[in-house]
Amino acid sequence: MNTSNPITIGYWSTKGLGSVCRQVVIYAGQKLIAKNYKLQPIVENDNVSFDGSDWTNKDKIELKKRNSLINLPYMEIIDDKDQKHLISQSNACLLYLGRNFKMLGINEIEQTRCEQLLLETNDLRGIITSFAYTHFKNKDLEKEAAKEVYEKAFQKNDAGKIQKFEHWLSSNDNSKFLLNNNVSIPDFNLFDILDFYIEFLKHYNLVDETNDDKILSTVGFPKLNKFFIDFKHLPKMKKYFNSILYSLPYTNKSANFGSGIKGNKWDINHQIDNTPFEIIV
Ligand SMILES: N[C@@H](CCC(=O)N[C@@H](CS)C(=O)NCC(=O)O)C(=O)O
Repeated sequence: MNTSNPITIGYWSTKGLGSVCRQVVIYAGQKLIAKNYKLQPIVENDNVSFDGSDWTNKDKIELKKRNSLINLPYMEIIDDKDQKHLISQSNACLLYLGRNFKMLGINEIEQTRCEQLLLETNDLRGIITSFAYTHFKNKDLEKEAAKEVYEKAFQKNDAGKIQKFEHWLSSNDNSKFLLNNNVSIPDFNLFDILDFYIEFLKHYNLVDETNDDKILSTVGFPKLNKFFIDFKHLPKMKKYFNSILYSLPYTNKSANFGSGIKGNKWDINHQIDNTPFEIIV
């Protein structure tokens, strides 16, 4: 990869699966062109549907001719011979970036540790994402489902998904980040998902603490709390946190949780999606 060329990441105008790819490019100091497609809510006789033609009827058609697997997120890179390559599948994009920016460890064993961690973080994302896109008949059912998500993710036994990371950090010489004291690809995914879970805990009043920097400790995960703070204060992450990209909703407009402001649902009648189509960082 030619480090002076920009990297394009295409995704919806949300964080979702696109956010981690965007973060890695910015962290690595490479110029990012974030292309942001907008899902459009359509209201007809009290029925709401969502139109994705901003993506499906436009860029997707041309990009599909170059890569039949094309999906969101996608990534376009320019190699040393000035050839453009179009990559689909978020994990493939992240692993490519990891190999190129030396953020997948220094040998095969470390790379395999990163891959396991990346897939484990994806499992953790899966729990909250499927909840976020579920619509409930009433608030009681929603609260009940939120409690189930809480138990699944935060339970303090071997089935607990978040506990796995707490134990990983403890058994890894108390290293600052997942692989060691250097940032690697799964750290970005873990941070992004913990950020989403913290919003979830606050939104459903599952914690009394309101300070994001203390919440994980309050629910019994001090090492992850420290990880969260250390990652947030990485000087090379500052550009991302100061960009519009960090303020995008967690989920897309069709989601019941995290698609509007903070944990709220997208307000079809009052909210306007002003995200620029192209954000250059
Ligand atoms: N396994 C794929 C999942 C991709 C996917 O489901 N993308 C969703 C958004 S999260 C989408 O709307 N894709 C657009 C499309 O199907 O064209 C990945 O990790 O990239």
